[in-house]
Amino acid sequence: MAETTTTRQPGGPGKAIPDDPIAALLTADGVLTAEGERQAAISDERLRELYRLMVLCRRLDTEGLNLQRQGELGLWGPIAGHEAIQVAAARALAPTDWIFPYYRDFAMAVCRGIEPGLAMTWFRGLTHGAWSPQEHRFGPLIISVGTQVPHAVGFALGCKLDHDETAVLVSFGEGATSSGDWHEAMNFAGVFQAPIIFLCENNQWAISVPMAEEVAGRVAARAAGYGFPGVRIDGTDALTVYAIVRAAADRARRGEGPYLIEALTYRIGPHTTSDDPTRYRAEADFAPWREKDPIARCAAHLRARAAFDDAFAQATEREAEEAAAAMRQTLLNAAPAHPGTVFDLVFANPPDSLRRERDEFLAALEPGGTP
Ligand SMILES: Cc1ncc(C[n+]2csc(CCOP(=O)(O)OP(=O)(O)O)c2C)c(N)n1
Ligand SMILES: [Mg+2]
Repeated sequence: MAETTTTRQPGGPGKAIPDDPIAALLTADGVLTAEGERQAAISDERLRELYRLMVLCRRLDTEGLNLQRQGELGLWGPIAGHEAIQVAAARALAPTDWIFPYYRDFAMAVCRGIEPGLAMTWFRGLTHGAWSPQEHRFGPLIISVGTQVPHAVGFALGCKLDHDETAVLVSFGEGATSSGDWHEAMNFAGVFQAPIIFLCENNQWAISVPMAEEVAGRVAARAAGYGFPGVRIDGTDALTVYAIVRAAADRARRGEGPYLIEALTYRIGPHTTSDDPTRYRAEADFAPWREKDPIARCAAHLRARAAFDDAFAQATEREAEEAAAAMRQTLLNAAPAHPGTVFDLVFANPPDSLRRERDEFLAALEPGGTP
């Protein structure tokens, strides 16, 4: 039975958080119950799509690693272990909902229809942001840990004030939950009941720091301190992630406020290509997690529903191979963005001071211009 907490709502008397129907869909280990699966009514077709996207994104991730090792990318942050969280969360939202991602969310970008080769130009240092956030309803991949969280809450509050039925999802690692920005944003969201889903991709490492040395208590439990519910779910199970994110998004769109989802997984690879995890962790640490491979687990669900066969698996692999080759080609053919684009996409109506700065900068780029 969920705990009941009393909170003060803006302009109203103390109000108790009712028992949480989303938490009731989960086992103690954070896996969807049979009843939860029945209620979520995820079709075979939808589950096959999640499988297909996870296989695709894993192949693109491997290509990202290869490209960096071949000197074609400055940096790559692998997603291995995060496939179920990123794919199922992105697909559980309505296309009109917004996502504010962090640097590891390449698979979410792919799910939002951003061409993989263009998304990767960012890691090649060709662009500051290769897509229009408005067009894809997908913010830039943020490297400064935690800073996207207050942005997302502010945006979500704007949606609420506009009476716009939009849910906003913000993602981050468990390391980010130690940042001041994260706590301030959680509190603001709780006080003003912003329509936001906080999605923690808990891979149990913040570079070389293990979870026990970065997070006191449980991330999911922190939601209660800010007046809204939180659950810890099995982030290696696409079905669970899909059902819970969808329920939290429906709830946000109904005006029932924020929700925190801590999706537990494991960072199978290095933090980024600049890191050597053999210096701080042993193979034995993550061996058990290899058995919880998100793709194998999704295949097992599909097999149990008699919705998976060799022909489908092979066609999916072929599609992923072709997509990886196309991504490489697009990336290597991409030209650097014009330096002036650094001034774009920040303000809808740039202030005069910024316009002047941009004009001076562009003039300095002309032949004979003075820097
Ligand atoms: C404000 C800030 N401080 C420090 C860093 C350096 N840094 C980059 S990633 C990272 C760890 C983040 O771990 P977590 O939030 O768990 O995400 P993960 O990389 O595990 O997905 C740190 C400390 C940074 N990018 N930004
Ligand atoms: Mg982490």
